[in-house]
Amino acid sequence: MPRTKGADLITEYLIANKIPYVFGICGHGNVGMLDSLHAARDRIKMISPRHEQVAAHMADAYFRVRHEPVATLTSCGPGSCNIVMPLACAIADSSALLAITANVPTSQFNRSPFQEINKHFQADFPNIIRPVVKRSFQPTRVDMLPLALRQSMTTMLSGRPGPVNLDVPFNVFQEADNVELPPPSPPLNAQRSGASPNEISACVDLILKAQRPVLFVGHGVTLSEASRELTEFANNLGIPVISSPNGMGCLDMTDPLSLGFIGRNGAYPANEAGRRADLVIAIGARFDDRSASSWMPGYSWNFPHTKLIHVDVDPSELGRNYPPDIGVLADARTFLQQLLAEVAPRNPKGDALKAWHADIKKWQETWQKFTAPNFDMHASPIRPERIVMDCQDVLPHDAILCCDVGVSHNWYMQFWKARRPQTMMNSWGFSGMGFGASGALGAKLAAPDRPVVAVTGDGCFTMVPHVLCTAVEYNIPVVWVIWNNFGWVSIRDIQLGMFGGHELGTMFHEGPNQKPYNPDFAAWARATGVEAMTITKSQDFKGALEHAVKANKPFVLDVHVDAEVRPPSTGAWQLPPTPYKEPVFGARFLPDVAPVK
Ligand SMILES: Cc1ncc(C[n+]2csc(CCOP(=O)(O)OP(=O)(O)O)c2C)c(N)n1
Ligand SMILES: [Mg+2]
Repeated sequence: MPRTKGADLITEYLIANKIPYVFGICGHGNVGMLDSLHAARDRIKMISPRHEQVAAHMADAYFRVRHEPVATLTSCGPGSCNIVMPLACAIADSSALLAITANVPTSQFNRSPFQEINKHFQADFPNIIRPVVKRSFQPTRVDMLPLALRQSMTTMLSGRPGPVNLDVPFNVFQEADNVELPPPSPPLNAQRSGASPNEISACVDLILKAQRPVLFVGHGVTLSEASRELTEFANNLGIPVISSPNGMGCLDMTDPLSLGFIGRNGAYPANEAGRRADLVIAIGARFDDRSASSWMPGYSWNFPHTKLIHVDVDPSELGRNYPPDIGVLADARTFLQQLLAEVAPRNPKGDALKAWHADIKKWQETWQKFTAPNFDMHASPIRPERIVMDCQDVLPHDAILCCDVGVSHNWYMQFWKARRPQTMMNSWGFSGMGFGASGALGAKLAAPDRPVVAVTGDGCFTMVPHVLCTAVEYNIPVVWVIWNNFGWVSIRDIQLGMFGGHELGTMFHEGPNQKPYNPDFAAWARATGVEAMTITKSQDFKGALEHAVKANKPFVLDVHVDAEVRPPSTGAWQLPPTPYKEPVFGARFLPDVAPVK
């Protein structure tokens, strides 16, 4: 057996698993790994952004676009502590990345060497990171690496994907042992689980009996790459589809059966259909508070009056919030294929859902009539709708939109029409500011031939402005649209709405005269070598975006958006004990809708 250095074994295993990039930041703890990556630089590329948070968001977005993972590399102590937040984003949204962290030499464990965390246990970084990864491995000898590497990769990609941590002490990078490269691990979706025949026939019985069925699809459908099966199933049976943000585009959202997102910031037809449905078939979707109007019955959903078929690969999601009538532990694509096979010989009647379709059409027309006028308006500062619409007009169907957190995201969740899966990136479960602005770099590396646009708030962008340096250093042509409303406006609005109109710490002001303040983002961008424009009139946005996308280089558009125009709420969101607001658009559930027998 050849004697191999630990760092070389790691590098070779990444390469054997077709990992093309390591996104990482140096530190004394990981220089041994850097040396190995240097030797293999023709086969695996190191990209070094200016903050570990960015590295992990990049890896997260890369996976969401390609469904293939990359690795991050951070040093011991503070560098690795900086990836806790983006790992939380990744695990909350079932996104995979291999977070290689360095630790102190094993011979110094528990002596408090530089940057060791050891209050309760030696070299205790795995305990810091534990809640935000599927598993943390800490091989303390080179002969432990083959198993740890194989198990890390397999854990990350099997079942419900998620980030995994490989914590490597300094000496384990350096030392050599007689070790063999383990076999590569299976890629995402290599193993798929299905429902039992009884479950499938019981599901189809319920589905064919339903008069008002809806499908609710989430990231599980995207991850399972079940877009074709979903589209076929929805169209064959005429079942409308509600999407969570990370499920958007699995059914082309211009399809009349696509109802959009549900919840406070959802589309009105989705909330109407959700709360009036007699059967919900939820696939790879969680009923989180924001997509379930904080579980208050009658706003977005109306369980237990409505029957529920809930399908997920993760048993902990089945029945978390609503006990299903049929809970199915299965992969989304396999389940849909099984449904299609079971439905075909039963020959369902084509017009069985005529009345339901008529209701849905009515809600879609009402919503269209209510919202359309604002999309046509020009204004300064710019109305939010205009930006969403112009992005939709300018960007091709395969462009990748990286949403950040805040008001802008609310508008995109409500009105963006994703045409394909894996084109709309959302930090949904954890909502980490900076995900969109940073993730765009990873998304572009994952899809170099497609336009990538980050829509990021002024607050989000100022958390990670150094993404521009990375774009220049590695020539990553991303367009950042900074949704500039001079404050943390999504939070300001909660503050104003719930606390008697007071504002503190939620808007950006300059000095004692309280003038709205922000840096000149365009000048800031130019200082980093990135082209930029400031846009204050809505007439100028579309052309500027076209220009920026066509330029095919890093580009910043600083867009001044009206902070006083709020997305219409069509569901509710509650933060107990503060009172919630009734939806501005949409009726509460009417008790006249009979439960299914
Ligand atoms: C890292 C992080 N810090 C704080 C928050 C809480 N938070 C959510 S939205 C928001 C404001 C976002 O501001 P901006 O990017 O300007 O977007 P806006 O709401 O103004 O459109 C804050 C502070 C968060 N989600 N993530
Ligand atoms: Mg803002």
